[in-house]
Amino acid sequence: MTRGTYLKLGGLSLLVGTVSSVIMLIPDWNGQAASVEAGPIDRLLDVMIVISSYVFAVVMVALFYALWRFRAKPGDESDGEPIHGNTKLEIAWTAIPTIIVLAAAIYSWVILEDIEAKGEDAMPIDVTAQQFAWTFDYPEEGISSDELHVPVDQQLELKLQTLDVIHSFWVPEWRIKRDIVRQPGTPSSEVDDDVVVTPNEEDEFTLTCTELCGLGHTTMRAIVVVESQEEFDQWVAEQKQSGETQGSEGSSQNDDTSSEPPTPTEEGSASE
Ligand SMILES: [Cu+2]
Repeated sequence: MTRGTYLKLGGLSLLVGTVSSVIMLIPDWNGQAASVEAGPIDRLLDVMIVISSYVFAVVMVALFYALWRFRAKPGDESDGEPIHGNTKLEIAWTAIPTIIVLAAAIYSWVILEDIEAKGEDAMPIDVTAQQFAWTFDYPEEGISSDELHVPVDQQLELKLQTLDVIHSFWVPEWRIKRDIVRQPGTPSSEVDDDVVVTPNEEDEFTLTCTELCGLGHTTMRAIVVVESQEEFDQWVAEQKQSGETQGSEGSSQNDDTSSEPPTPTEEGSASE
């Protein structure tokens, strides 16, 4: 292969990579972005899409060039040339992917450090997962709910824990997803299932469990409401009031139970 051929193939790879990047960046892959963390995460995804597009282009151009250029002529039954080893090529195809992967890893690390940075005034919320329901406890407000209400533009420190199997916390619009492995009482130093997120858009979302956790897995959802500080304070007041009238910590709330997942066995002693 001449130098000119290499240049042509290189140019073609650049072109295919650029076209493929542009096409792949058109769809809005992640949908609505409603947290401070969503920006950097989406940018990271875009960078990975572009890198992958150029790798894809190099592989495809080399493949189709080889198919076309080195095709056996009809009736050619002879063996191929006995080629063994090519040190330069082997060094190149080890070094280049290593550099690409390391660069991507370092960039991901930087983003992760950035989005996981916890501020002084993060609001702690204990999130408890169990087959097949979510419970949210607000230690500072002294309330408990099966809906996640949070004030907008407030950094949250979600302390995730599970009462049974592994579940996974995911609010797509926040881009935050974390498997819940920690059991109650396990210190954060042992299993870190604390997640930091700052919702920055008032809206209603759905929290979905994304770890297949049993028969009721698909029903394991919870309503997430991001609202103004005033609306949040009002909701907290309402929760406190209904908590007082109900007396003990209510297991399931007053809404209709038709769409509710099966009651977990923890409540075994509950009357029918
Ligand atoms: Cu689950």
